[in-house]
Amino acid sequence: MNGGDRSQESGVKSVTATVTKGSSSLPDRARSLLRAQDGPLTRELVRAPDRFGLGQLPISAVPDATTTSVCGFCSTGCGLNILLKDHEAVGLTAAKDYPVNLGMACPKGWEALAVLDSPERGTTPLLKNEQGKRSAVDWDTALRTMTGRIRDIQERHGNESVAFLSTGQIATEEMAFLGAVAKFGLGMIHGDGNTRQCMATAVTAYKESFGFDAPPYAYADLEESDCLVFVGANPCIAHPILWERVTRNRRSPEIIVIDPRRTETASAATLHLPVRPKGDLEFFYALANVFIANDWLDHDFIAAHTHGIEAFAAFVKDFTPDAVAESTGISPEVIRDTANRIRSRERVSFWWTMGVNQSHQGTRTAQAIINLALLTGNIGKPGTGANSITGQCNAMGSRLFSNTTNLLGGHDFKNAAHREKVARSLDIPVDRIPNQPSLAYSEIIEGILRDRIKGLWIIATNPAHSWINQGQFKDILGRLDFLVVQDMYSTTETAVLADVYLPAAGWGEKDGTFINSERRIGLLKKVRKAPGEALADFHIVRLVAEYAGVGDLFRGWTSPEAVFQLLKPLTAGQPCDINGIRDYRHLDEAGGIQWPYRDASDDAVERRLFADGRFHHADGKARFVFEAPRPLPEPANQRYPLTLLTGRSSAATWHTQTRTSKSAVLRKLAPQAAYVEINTEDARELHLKPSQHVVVESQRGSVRAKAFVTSAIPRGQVFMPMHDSGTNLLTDAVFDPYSRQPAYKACAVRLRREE
Ligand SMILES: Nc1nc2c(c(=O)[nH]1)N[C@H]1C(S)=C(S)[C@@H](COP(=O)(O)OP(=O)(O)OC[C@H]3O[C@@H](n4cnc5c(=O)[nH]c(N)nc54)[C@H](O)[C@@H]3O)O[C@H]1N2
Ligand SMILES: Nc1nc2c(c(=O)[nH]1)N[C@H]1C(S)=C(S)[C@@H](COP(=O)(O)OP(=O)(O)OC[C@H]3O[C@@H](n4cnc5c(=O)[nH]c(N)nc54)[C@H](O)[C@@H]3O)O[C@H]1N2
Ligand code: SF4
Ligand SMILES: [Mo]
Repeated sequence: MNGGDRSQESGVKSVTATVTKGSSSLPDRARSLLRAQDGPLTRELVRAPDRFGLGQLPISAVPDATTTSVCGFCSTGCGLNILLKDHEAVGLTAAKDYPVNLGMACPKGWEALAVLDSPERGTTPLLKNEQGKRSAVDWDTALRTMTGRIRDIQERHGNESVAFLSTGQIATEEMAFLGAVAKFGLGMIHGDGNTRQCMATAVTAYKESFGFDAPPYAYADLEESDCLVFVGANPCIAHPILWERVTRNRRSPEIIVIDPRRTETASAATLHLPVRPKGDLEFFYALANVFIANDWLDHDFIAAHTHGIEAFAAFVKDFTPDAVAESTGISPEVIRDTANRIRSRERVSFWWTMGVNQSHQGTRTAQAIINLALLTGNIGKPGTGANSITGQCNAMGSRLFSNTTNLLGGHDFKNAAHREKVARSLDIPVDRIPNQPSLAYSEIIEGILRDRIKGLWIIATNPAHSWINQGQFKDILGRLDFLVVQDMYSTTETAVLADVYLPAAGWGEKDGTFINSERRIGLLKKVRKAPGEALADFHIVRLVAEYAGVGDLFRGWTSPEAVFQLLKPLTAGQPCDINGIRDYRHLDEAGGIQWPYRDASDDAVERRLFADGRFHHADGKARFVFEAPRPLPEPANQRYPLTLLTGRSSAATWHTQTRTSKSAVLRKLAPQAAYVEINTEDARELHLKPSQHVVVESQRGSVRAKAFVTSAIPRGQVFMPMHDSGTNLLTDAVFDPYSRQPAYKACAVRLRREE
């Protein structure tokens, strides 16, 4: 089977113009250097998946029917055709007619079914005894134990002494049910999700700037832009199909990539700006300075649709290109040249991801990007926007419907009218709705340390690998009286720590919806039976409610689709209004539907926000938000002279690898050993040879890795994939003060040859 339609030939200029002083511009060499192994580039993987063993059907499996589903890994939200035999999935192809991916998929999508078959799947609940040994128990015992212990802790220490950690990786209906049962049913006050590690900064930035968490774009903007600016984003690896959409752009776009490392994406850009880690804020203030000094502004847009230009203009006066050259690592000429390239193009779009969000000053950096879009009127029109790309398949669902930071449907726990509305709509007594927002993830963890949180229920996230500063985190987790972990696999770093482990069905084994980066709600379907006694998260939550004696509150929550219908009226009057969507079938037939969607007769396939220039603040105007930059919390120093960056390293590897490590094909496509990228000159000084084993140390821990010597990372910096569990032994638990998102991408380390 092949991969369906390949994207058309590139309309993108392929010259790599790395303009920073001192770095070489050898595109071919760079192409080979930036790869962590001698494997294929992502674009080769996407364009000829069959060559790499992706999408192969077992010979015995002759499908007798097909159905559709959206992919359950990244937030791109590709449509897949699932091939069925006797109602069970036997293979899949990338959907040609789905508006997101147009017949393409990346390796993870092709292998989405393969990762479901593994001896590491949980097939029964497990209970840990006092000696720490886990043994299989039936659901009745597991649920009795779980709800009994939770009730017991709550009786002794108060309702808020038990918290939950949700996720952006389960269906919207499941996370809404989880958040509702935990808070309205079990009386928990605190619950957060792994979206804190990922999207909190974008959420906070949008709320303050636009008045609502509203990424404004449609993927079509990638094709309709004249100039695309990617900031701290590596879509070639992390959102390969979005990158394919960029290559379909027929407008010869300028592509500017701002990333300290010369990534696969940076190599394909027309301009790569290797900014100093966290220098982006000053860089964007300097761009604003140049735009204002030259009066390259959209005065009509600014006057009609924004608030605060005078104060912002006065603020950026000092951020001249000369003043920031040192802190950004970008020369004044290059800053001016970048400004000129941006202003000479009519449709400019800005795209940012974790290089921005995971920073001690992430919120203000995201807003500095938003400010530039506002100054130039690049919003609400085709090919424009200040666009945060989400990460997990349902990060957007989690932002609106997890009932953690926001009350269901993007509401505010502190707002009495909102609580009334939700209570009435769901027929739940209003006094069951907390009148305060949850503690943030980091505060929940701190709460354990301070004896405030005694019990924790973790669903579909693996923080014993992914949370920052693991040494400290594991110590804190060990202080809990009671830990429940609900995961597809019983072997994750977090699952093995649990007092009670609950085996969950995964993608492909249950129904529901995900919301992708462009706000498109897509349908996922049950096409396989879950192994053993594993249950969909939806059913587990329902059982927890029954065993806790609060099932009556949720009588209407009978199925994912029933919950979807319950959530719809909650969105009335909200920017994310979805009352025009009739049902699941409507979603399926339409190829997914983007919010807002108020009117069922609206048949536009794609929609972007703010075409009318009206933002979500009461006065309809967007805000310029800014603040003086703050120093790096842990700059490189004499003892730890290198700055460690972390992130994604391969299109075939997902996060903590619980899923992608289960596919033999994916394992072959990604480096298996832990490695650290180090600059050629730094390696020479340390007398390191390529592939030599080294020890990377920070103040918090040390790990072994192979040296990957490359000029694609600047001197003084090293990079390690987040996929290896050692990486977060090194990272430092610092957070953006507004979003409370962890700053995973800069701490001080040193490196030595292994003795
Ligand atoms: N294959 C694969 N795809 C994924 C995922 C995965 O695990 N594997 N995860 C998904 C998720 S949840 C997310 S959130 C996204 C993340 O997607 P991305 O954010 O694109 O991925 P990262 O590699 O974390 O970070 C992007 C880049 O930020 C750069 N960076 C670090 N510090 C700075 C800085 O100070 N300034 C600038 N400008 N850049 C900096 C890094 O060098 C890196 O290349 O990917 C999603 N897609
Ligand atoms: N150093 C460093 N650390 C990072 C990052 C970084 O860039 N650098 N990035 C951060 C980011 S952006 C993110 S999003 C996080 C991701 O961190 P995690 O959320 O911890 O990563 P995953 O491996 O995706 O964990 C998801 C878990 O849910 C399970 N699962 C999958 N589907 C289901 C389901 O349907 N039901 C249930 N019950 N379980 C399921 C999987 O088996 C897996 O154990 O990592 C963060 N950590
Ligand atoms: S790009 Fe993302 S959504 Fe599309 S197939 Fe790959 S992992 Fe799935
Ligand atoms: Mo993420």
